[in-house]
Amino acid sequence: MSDGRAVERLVVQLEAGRVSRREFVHRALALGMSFGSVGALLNACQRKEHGSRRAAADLGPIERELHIYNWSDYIAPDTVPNFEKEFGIRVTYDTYESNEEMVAKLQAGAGGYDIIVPSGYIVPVLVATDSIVPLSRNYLTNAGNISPIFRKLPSDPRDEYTVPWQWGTTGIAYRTDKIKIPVNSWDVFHDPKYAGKLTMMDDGREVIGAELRRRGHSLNSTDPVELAQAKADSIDAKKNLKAYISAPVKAQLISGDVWISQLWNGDTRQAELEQPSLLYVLPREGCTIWADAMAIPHNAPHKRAAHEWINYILRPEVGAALSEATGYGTPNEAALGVMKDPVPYPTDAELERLEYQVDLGKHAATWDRIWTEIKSA
Ligand code: SPD
Repeated sequence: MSDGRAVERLVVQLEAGRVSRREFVHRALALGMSFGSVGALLNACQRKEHGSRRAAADLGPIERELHIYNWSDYIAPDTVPNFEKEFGIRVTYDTYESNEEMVAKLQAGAGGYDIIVPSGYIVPVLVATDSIVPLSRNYLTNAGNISPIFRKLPSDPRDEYTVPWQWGTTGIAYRTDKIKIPVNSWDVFHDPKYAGKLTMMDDGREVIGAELRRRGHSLNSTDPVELAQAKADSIDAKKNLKAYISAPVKAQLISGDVWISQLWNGDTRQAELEQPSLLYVLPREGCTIWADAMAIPHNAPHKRAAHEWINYILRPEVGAALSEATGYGTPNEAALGVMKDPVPYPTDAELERLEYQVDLGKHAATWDRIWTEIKSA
């Protein structure tokens, strides 16, 4: 819990220009505020520290190293080796399982990462906290390959900070050989018949979001009554769950230890290659559609090489290989032309049931608290 009065004093100092945005972030986090709440306060204060919106820089010669931090199971086997060979750059590649895990590591000052791949709703917070830098578009000669659908997204309305990586949805994966009745609703996680064979993601935005949609609400709700109900519903479902687990659940779905999981479409497609009885469905109440994007952290040591990487990913054949391996949709329109079996963009009927996650602003702290309470219940 943060000390409200100390935070208020800090806000006054920020507004008066007595502390910089960077110092503000540092001290607010030390006072126990969550990363999302700090971003929301910075946005509300509307202060622009000199240099935080600086023009695209000349980044000098290409460095010989690149450190990438990306979601697990989210790249083709030859994407990194081909880049290393062509550019003579040694790549270090680390993975994470959630946006929160990635942000926590950045926040702890770890990494020295040059590329991160946040989901859209995290981007405004990373911008507000000066955690990522504007891209130098002059190095991104392949940016014309990005589909208009994925330009100027609400997460980065001027396409200043990010380049889209992949897009997908968060629905339900299940074993059709074990479950004979078609699964088409979030209700299935409340069915005691499947207790111990169910998992939901280790991700508060997704778990609470699913319960909100189940009751007919927005998965970005900030309404206290709706959130209280979603919390109670999540605790009700929890008694049937084997675990909160994200990408690594694929092994359990393949083996049959787990029958039904809240999961992403592409990870399900990867598991389906080994277990053809798996089926992915978008629940009738609706669910998340998301786009993850490449960004360069403020303290990235190899910014020029990072731009080279982004431009390489934007090549049609690289983008195509990436999506073919991950099972996710490509935001690269030119890649679509060279793919055998691209993930189709959702139909109009499906789009009506899909919702993008947005930055929750000052309500992020409430969501963080609710998720902590659900996990410890
Ligand atoms: N295995 C990679 C999955 C990437 C999912 N990112 C999107 C999360 C939206 N909550």
